[in-house]
Amino acid sequence: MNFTLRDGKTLATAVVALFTLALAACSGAPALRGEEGPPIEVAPAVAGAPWEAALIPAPVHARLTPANVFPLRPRTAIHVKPATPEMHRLAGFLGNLLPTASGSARVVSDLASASAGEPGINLVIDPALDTLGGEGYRLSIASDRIVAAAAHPAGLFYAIQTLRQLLPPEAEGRATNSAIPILTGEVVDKPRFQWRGAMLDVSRHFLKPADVKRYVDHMALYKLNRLHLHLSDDQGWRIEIKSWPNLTAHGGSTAVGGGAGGFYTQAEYADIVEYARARYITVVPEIDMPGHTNAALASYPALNCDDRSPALYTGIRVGFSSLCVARESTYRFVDDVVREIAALTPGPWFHMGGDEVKTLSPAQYATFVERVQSIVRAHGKEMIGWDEVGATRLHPTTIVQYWRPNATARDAISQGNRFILSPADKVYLDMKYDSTTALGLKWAGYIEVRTAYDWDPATRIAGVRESSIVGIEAPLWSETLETIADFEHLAFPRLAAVAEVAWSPQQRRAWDDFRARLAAHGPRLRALGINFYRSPQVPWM
Ligand code: TNX
Repeated sequence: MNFTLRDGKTLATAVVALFTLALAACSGAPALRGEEGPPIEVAPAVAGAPWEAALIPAPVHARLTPANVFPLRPRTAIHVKPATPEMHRLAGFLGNLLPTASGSARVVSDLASASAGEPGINLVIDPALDTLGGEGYRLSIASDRIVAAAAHPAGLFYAIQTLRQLLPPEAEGRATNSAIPILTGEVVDKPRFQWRGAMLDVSRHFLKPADVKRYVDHMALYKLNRLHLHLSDDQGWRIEIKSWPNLTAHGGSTAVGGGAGGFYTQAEYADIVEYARARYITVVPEIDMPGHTNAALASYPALNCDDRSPALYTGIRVGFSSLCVARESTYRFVDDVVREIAALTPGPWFHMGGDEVKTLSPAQYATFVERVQSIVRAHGKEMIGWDEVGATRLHPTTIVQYWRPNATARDAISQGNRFILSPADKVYLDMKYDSTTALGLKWAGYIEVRTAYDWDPATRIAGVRESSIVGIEAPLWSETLETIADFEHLAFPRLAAVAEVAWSPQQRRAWDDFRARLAAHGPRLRALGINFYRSPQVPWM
C-alpha cells in the first residue's frame, strides 16, 4: 500500500464531495481545479500523494487524482482494438452502463478508424499485459482519453467494472445531456485468487431465472467469477432431466414450508449459463448426492433400496436421505443426470455435493463418491465435493470445498488436492448478522460484516498453503429465504466483503479502510435497488 488514510470516513465523505463538486464543474459551475477545490483530507504525511476512490474490491494499485477529470459526455465514443465481436460486445456492455443522451446509443468503432484528437474510451487488448494474468487490467484515465487495456477480454471486463465504480452511483445507465467527471489517474489490478464464487441454494426455495440473473449482475460489479448453483436437495429438484422427467414434475413441485417450488427447463438453465458467461462468470452446477436426495427418492421408487418412495419433504432437517448406493441402477441414474447437465454446462466443473450423509458407512460412502468421480470425469468435467469427500480416494484434479469450521481437511491435504474455502463461520451468507436479524440461521455463529471481511485465507486451515487454495466462495443457503429481497438482505453487503477477500492482496486490506469504502457504496447499493443490511459497523452515506 503506498499511502495511508487518517480516517476512512473522512475519505469516503471526500470522495462524494468530490463527485458532487466535479459534477457541478462539468455543468458550468466553478472549475474543479483551483482555489475552490474540494476539501479532500488525507493524512499529512501523504498530502498531495495518490489516493483512491471507493473501489470494491480494492485494486492492487490505484492512483487517482482530483487535479483533473475526464469529462464523460453522452456522445463520448468507445473504440475497440482489435475490432472482434467479443470486443464489440464488451463495448456494448460498457455503453449500457454509461449515461447516454436520451434516445441515442453510444457509438462504438474500431480504434484504427478513430480520428486522433477525439476524446474517447479505448478498450484495447495488449498482449504485453499478460504479466497481469488472465484477469488483470490497466485502466488509465487522462483528461482527454480513457484507456482500458488487458491481455485478455476478462481483464477488460474488470476494467469496465472499475470504471463503473468511478462514476457517481446515480449515473449508471441514465439518460443525461451533461458531462460526468471521472477522476484521472491509473489503476493496475489483478486478482489474488482465480476462484471468486457465490453459491445460490435454489433448492430449499426456488429463485426464478430473472432473480438469478439479477444476482449475477451484482456479482459482476464485485468481480466475482463463479456462480455455483445448488440445484437439488431434500426439498426440491430444480433442473429438468429429460431422461428422468419425474425429478422435476414431482421432486420440483414444492419447497421448504410447502410452497410451490419450481425448476429450470434445460433451455432456461442454458440461458442462465450464457447470461453469466457474458459477464465472465462460470456456472458450476451441483447435484447433491448421495445424501440431500429426498426429492429424487420421492420421485423414483427405484432409487430407494426398498423400492419405496418417501413423501416429499418440506422441513429443514439434514442428513436423513441417501440414494441406494448398492444398486447398479443408481449409477445409471447418476450417469444420465451428469451427462445431461454436463452437456448444458460449458464450464469445466461438476459439483456432486457429498455432504452430511449420516446413513452410510464410511466404506459405502467412499465407494459411491469414487464411482461418481469416475462418471463426472467420463463426461469431461472435474469434480468438486464438499469437504467430506476428502476422506475418499480423490483424483488430483478434484477440488474440495472446505465448509465445516472445525474440519481438519487432513485427508485432502495429504492427497494434495486443491481447496475452495467456504468456512461457514466467515462466509456462510445464510448466517444471521446478529441476534436481531430476522432471516437466516445461526449454527455457525453470527456473522457481522467485519467477521466476513477480517480473515486471511492463507492462514485459515492448518497445513493448507495459499498455493493449494483456488479461491473463496460464499454460499447462500435458502432455508429461511423466499424472495430475492430476502436473499439480497443476507448477501449484501457481506458478498462485497467476501469479494474483496478473494480479489485483493492481503496487505492491501484493512477493515477501517474497507468500511469507509463500503460506506461510500451505500448510494450505489441504493441506486441498484439492493435490499442490503444497514450494518451498524459501517458509517453509511
Ligand atoms: C449445511 S454446507 C449444509 C446445508 C445447509 C446449511 C445451512 C453444507 C455442505 N451443508 O445443507 O443448508 O448448512 O447453513
